[in-house]
Amino acid sequence: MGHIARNFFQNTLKRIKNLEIQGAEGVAIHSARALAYFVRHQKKDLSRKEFWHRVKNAERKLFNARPTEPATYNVLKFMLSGLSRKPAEDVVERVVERERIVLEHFEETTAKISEFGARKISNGMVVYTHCHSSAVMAILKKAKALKKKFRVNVTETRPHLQGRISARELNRHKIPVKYFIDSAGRQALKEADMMLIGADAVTSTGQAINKIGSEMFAEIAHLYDIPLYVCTDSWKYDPESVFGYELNVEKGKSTIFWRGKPKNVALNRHLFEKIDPDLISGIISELGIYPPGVFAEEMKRNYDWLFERRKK
Ligand code: RUB
Repeated sequence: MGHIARNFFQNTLKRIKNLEIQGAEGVAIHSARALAYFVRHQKKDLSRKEFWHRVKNAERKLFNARPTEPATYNVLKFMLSGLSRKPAEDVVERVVERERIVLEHFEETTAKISEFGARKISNGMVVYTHCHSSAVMAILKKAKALKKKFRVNVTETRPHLQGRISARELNRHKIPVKYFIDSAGRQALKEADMMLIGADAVTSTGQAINKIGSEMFAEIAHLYDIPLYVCTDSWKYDPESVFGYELNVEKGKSTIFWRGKPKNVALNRHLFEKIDPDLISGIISELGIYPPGVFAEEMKRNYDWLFERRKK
């Protein structure tokens, strides 16, 4: 593999690991591009065994960069499945074709999600969000493009402060935004008419997994009768969640939480948490707006088919 290709692949890995590339969809899209690039730049004279050894290794590295992202898992699986018996040049052609399909998929679904979501926003509303989700941002920008007048309350999202990414992005798009530290989350919600968050995963029981704080704020929203919509591409559906997603929820390095912490002080390092379906009014995906149980049923029914159909 050439120097530039290796750099692009390694750079993408590094940028995913250090959160320069963040958000489930962003990680999935960049993983697809990095894998296609890697496959395209393999030496032509490799044996099939060596070729697949390298490709599988690249796939594993990408997946392990953020091992709790089902969208990335689904995308990587989609890009390589059914190809292991094919000669390398066919594999390259198919993977490049599938990369295009993946990119188009996310472009089309983002457009649909933003259209469905923007319908929920009306003039004078205050929308609350936590962290930074490209799906939520797309909805808010679409509502702005439709000339709706609303404000967004956003919480900072310690320890990585993705709330600031959201606040800056909204500000750039001239959407009024108010920033709250996490411990002022109840105040942010009390002023709000609706809560919109993204998801890293939706499980087969209709639970959503998202950034730490999401469940706490969902519970507060529930207390005040504020509807919560989880905004997500259907490729974040995680059919294996029932077999242990809980055990695998991402944890951060201790220094992100407290540099210089006394050794004997224990530390909770959770970065994500689940949101129970009974706290969620609806899941906004490219399929429409469904209650979580219905969304999970739809996905269960369509999951294999969804991937088979796109593989053709
Ligand atoms: C981002 C986060 C987002 C989801 C959905 O966390 O929790 O809400 O990933 O994002 P991190 P999107 O910054 O740790 O990746 O809608 O962009 O897929």
